[in-house]
Amino acid sequence: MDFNKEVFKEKFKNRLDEKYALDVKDATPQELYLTLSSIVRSSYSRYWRKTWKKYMEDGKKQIYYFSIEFLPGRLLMSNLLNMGWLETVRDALKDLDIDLDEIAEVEKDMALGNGGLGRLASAFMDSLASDGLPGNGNGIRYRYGLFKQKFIDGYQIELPNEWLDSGNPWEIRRESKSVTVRLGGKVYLVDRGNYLEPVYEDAQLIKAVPYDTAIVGYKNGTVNTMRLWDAEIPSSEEAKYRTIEQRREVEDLVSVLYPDDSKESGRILRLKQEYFFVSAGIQSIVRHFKKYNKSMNKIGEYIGIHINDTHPAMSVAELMRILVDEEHMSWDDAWKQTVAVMSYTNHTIMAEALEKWPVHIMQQVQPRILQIIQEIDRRFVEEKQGKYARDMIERTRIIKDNQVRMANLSIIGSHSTNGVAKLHTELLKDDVLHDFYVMYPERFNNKTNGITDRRWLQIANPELSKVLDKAIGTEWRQDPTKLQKLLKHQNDNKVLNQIANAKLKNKERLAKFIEKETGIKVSTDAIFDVQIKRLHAYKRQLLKLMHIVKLYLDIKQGKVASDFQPRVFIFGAKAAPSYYYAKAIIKCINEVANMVNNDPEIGDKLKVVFLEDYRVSLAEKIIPAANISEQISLASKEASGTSNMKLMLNGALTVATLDGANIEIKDYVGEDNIFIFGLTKDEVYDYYNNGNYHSYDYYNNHEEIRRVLNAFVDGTIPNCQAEGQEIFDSLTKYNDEYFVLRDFESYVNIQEMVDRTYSNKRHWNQMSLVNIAYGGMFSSDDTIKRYAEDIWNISPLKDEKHGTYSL
Ligand code: 6GP
Repeated sequence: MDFNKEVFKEKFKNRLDEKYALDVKDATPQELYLTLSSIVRSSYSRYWRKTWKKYMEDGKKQIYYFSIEFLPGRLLMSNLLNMGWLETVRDALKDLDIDLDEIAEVEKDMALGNGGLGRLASAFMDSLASDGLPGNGNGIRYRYGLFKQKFIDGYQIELPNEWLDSGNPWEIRRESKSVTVRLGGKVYLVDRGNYLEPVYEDAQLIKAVPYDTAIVGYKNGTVNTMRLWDAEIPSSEEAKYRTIEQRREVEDLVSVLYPDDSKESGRILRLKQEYFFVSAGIQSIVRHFKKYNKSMNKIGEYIGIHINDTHPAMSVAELMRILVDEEHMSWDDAWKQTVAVMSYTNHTIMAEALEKWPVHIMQQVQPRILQIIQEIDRRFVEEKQGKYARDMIERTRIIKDNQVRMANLSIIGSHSTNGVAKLHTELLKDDVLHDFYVMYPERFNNKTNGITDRRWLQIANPELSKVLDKAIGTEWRQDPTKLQKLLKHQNDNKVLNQIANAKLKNKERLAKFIEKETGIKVSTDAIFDVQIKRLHAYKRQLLKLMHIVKLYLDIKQGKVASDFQPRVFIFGAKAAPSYYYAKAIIKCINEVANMVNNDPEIGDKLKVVFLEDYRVSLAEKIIPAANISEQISLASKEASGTSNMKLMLNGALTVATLDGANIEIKDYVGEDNIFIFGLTKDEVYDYYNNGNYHSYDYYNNHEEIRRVLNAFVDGTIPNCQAEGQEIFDSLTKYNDEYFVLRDFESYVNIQEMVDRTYSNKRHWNQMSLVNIAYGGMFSSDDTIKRYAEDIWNISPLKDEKHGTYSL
């Protein structure tokens, strides 16, 4: 039936009755949520089926985005928006006395990722579908997502995130598409004349069961698939699992998302996870490809596999294994196809995140994969001999000092390597991966990250969206670059005021939320100054904290500047559970917050709010209310950043170092519409090359720095002696790895400039408008089009007519 408000209301009441035998007034928000999601799902399922059939019929090349993390957040609102149902459903439910926003709050975030890399993977899923492109996700269905963060006495406590507890209405378990993954054991090669057959002994067999989630494109009828794998005991193997411990081992394989994106621990389990989802994914892809009835020598024309950072790097060896061992292709033919199929994105230059695996662990996890990697390595060295200097070959080969270097495997085994912002890609080419760039210049390319404006503007910020519709029409909803039309209104007081009003409403909404969550009352007159991202030393939350302490001491000592503006500092950040330094910073932020928020002399001048459990759905509440976006990593360290893009799109002004995508933001909005400070990448590298940074001198010679740092150790900030000392020592004794002291003065100066600018509201609103206007330049729909054209060579289905989803 056609979709309209009245028909929907009937459908809703009937479905609620069928499912729960309840009237609307007797149903809980949970029951209402599950009813609504079931209607949504049954309306897109037909398109889901049609989409993949169409890809098959048209012989479309399909791309599979392999990622150990996905961070979709909540799906209800984005499905409603993308189906074109959002406003009608909101209205219809209102008639039934139901508040859509309230029932949307019931949905638990799907938080199967740590941070930027996982969120980008989900933005790309949304954009692939919205661009009508044949692209699917492949990952792990973690029983517990990223831990739930609580603060107790200011310390981060990690609780299990039981996101599946009340059921997940979006997934479909596809038992019939299960595959078997082999782990561990031993392998022998038996000569069968024209090929070598691997014979396995004592391997553990795991049944990989896919759970599929539909990814609904924006108003285009395309519905793609994100496939996440669960691990089970195959029925044929039941007898081998006699004890609870043995059975638990299988469950454990997919139970937790490896919660540490900075350090390695629990190593073997992590590597097993990596092989598990890679092998399951590639087996199911090859099985699907066989339905195309094409030669395996053409698989590269029909299939692309994207290696999202190095975690899925074993894809290279797994595809080789299947092509050589199971399809009996020659090594050279198989290699040609593998390189054609694979492509790779690097997401960080932080050395500790470039995975290396000891050979003996790889041997233990999958001995055949190790053999294949050794053979790839041997052939690589052989081929490069004579062409490149020996030390260069040693630096680039895959296995070195008994370690398997996953980035090397990814680059050698694929046809494309990309960085995620211009500066990042330049750093890869010039420095981190320079040798590879010399060998394979044609493989390197940049793809600056993007965000989905649907979630971050249309859904998260309806207030601003309405203002935009009125000012420039609704085209921007389809094509966010059209937000530039706003530039015509830079001197239009009406539009400027409307934008400011929308911001105020969003600040009021967030202020209420903050009070409910933390008991802290904040004034919406203050600047809402936001830093939301993983807690990591290189991101320099500490610089922000030092600035807060400085302002606190200034006020206490009666030294407030005449144009000082009240501020509410808002943090959201999780620290990896074993990253003690990051946890010390969390503790200190919480103690500073306590000190500042409860001091009557400070009152509304400063408030510090550290919201617990930063996640996608919390970001949706914070971002629309932000006035300032803190993007203050040490230049060269943040590959791109994406919260910088979300915040500018919502009219926040950026305080930034020239790092990652901040540079591209600056290039769009112009120097006058962003607050740039701090060392540049070249200056940082000069320090590295000359070894002439002495942080202690900064402490010693700068009274301001001394005053602030002493507060961490002299009892001024209460209840964090040990943590304060650790931070103090890292910045003075251990030479301040991320140049916090070096950039402090420049940071304070730019913040004073922020205050001066804020005192001229009209000018501030104009700057805000310019940021919104260029925010649309970072749409992940555009980013993904560039991946599609330059890396994957995939194209959308021919324009199909699509009305709205019927009921
Ligand atoms: C992050 C980068 O730190 C961030 O700058 C970037 O925007 C994001 O990836 C998306 O590209 N990296 C990770 O999350 C990570 O785990 C191994 O890298």
